[in-house]
Amino acid sequence: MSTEYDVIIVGAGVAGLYQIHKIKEMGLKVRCLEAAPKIGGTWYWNRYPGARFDSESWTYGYSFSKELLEEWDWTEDFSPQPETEKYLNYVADKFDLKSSIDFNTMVKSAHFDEKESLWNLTTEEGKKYTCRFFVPAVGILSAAVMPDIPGVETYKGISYHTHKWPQSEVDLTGKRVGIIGTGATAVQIIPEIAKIVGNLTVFQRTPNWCTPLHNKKIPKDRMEQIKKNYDEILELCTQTPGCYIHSTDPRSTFEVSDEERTAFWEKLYAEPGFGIWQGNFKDMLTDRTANTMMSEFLAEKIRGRVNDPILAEKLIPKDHGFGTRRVPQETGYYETYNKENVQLIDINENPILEIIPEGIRTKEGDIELDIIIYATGFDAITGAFERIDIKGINGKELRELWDDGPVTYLGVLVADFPNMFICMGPHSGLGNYTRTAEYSVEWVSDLISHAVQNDKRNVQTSELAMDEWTNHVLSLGEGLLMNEIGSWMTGVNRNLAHKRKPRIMRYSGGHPAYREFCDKVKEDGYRHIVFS
Ligand code: NA7
Repeated sequence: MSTEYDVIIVGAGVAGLYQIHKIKEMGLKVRCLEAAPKIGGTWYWNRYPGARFDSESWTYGYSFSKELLEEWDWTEDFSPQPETEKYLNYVADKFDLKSSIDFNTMVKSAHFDEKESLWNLTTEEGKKYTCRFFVPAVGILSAAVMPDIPGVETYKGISYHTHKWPQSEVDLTGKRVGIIGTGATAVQIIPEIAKIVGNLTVFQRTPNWCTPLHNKKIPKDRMEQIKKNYDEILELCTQTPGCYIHSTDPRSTFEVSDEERTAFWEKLYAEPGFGIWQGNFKDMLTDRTANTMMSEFLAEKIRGRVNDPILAEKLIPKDHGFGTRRVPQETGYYETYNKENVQLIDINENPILEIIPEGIRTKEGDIELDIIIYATGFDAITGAFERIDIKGINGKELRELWDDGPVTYLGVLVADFPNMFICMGPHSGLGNYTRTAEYSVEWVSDLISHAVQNDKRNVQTSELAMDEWTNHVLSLGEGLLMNEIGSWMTGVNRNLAHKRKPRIMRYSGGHPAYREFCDKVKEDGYRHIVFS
């Protein structure tokens, strides 16, 4: 089979799948290369107990096909991983996407051939592919990171990173389990497995501000109602900054009375999903005093839910305010610490010294474990791009170019990397993933279509355009409290050998503004993009 294609997409997750569909519709020769044996990306890999959406299911499905919207029934407001994986397989089968994918295919390098204006890709196995247009849709949370604790390889029990949870059933019943990490992933898995394990030890370095998910089943009649309202729901998602159903409250924290403020926060705390983060007062994430007040409101909630006051204090973040890191959504997380079989070790007080064959050695003693779960996160946003050796004109390396922080034009193009169109990477409008990915896929598809229709072989941007856009992204991020804190959203994972300070990685002007900008670029005949 020929390995020459018009378009090669890397990654068959939410974005990559739709990208295949769009390119197929254009009648171009397309191949998607996927490291996993199956489709789904995030929703294939992260199959740990408790994995589920934090966005409302009925806002997360693809909107490009009315028929698909009509056909699919979500069964919970925040769909669990197995259902989401099933959904993505349903989509892939319905639109015959799997026949365009090479599975178990990890791309090792992508090098641009200037003479031919083609990309040459090589896989880990040494297979070679050539394409005109190279679309990395590798995901923002797909390069998992193991902790830099000595002795990880010496452990004799079973261990998993949550991102690489096995396909087969893992029997945790009655086991002594340790989990390292307390990010959004750990906050989902901890309450779930605490119900069945013999003993659970949570190793916490930084507590996060977690808020209730309030998930519910969706009865058939409500799903029918949702289907009737899809136009309004999807329209609403186009208007909000993160493409969720929640939009920032137009009031500021101190323009309301104390009673009104508390009542508003109580209401948000009792409502499902990200409303408390995305729909809070407009100054919540910029005004330090407002942010501290909200954090104190949540600290009281934690104190009210955890029986042991000393433990409660350990679970309250002290080094960052509410919403400045990604807010984990929880179901009974705090109450889990009231169970007798659950212990929290604050590793700031009692550090992990090493992993030993029997378990984890801390300063205060050894903890024997049958299973260790690493919920230690990702080299986020740029990590999956940088794990591929991507070289543009004159052998310029993307990794090196992005070393001090990503530089892009619209989050899609990079100067000196012609014909490479990033689908959902740094500097793009991130948020409710499918909503934002659909836009990016469509924008990239239109760009490819424009090049093909005009018989152009080479599409590139300039350093000037890239600098302008990057500076725009950086300036939008100024004053946001979240950019002061290390977290995956600012590209920090403290395990990486390459220690980084928090960086502005995301376009923070809101998705409507991002779309408006990108639409205008297109309307203006692709301003700052040269077709030759
Ligand atoms: P996160 O949010 O990056 O969380 C990783 C967690 O692991 C976090 O609590 C880290 O503590 C902890 N961690 C990492 N390395 C260590 C070591 N060496 N020792 C102790 N603790 C460690 O990743 P998640 O998978 O939870 O979530 C990622 C996103 O995926 C999530 O927000 C959703 O959008 C989906 P730290 O905070 O660095 O002190």
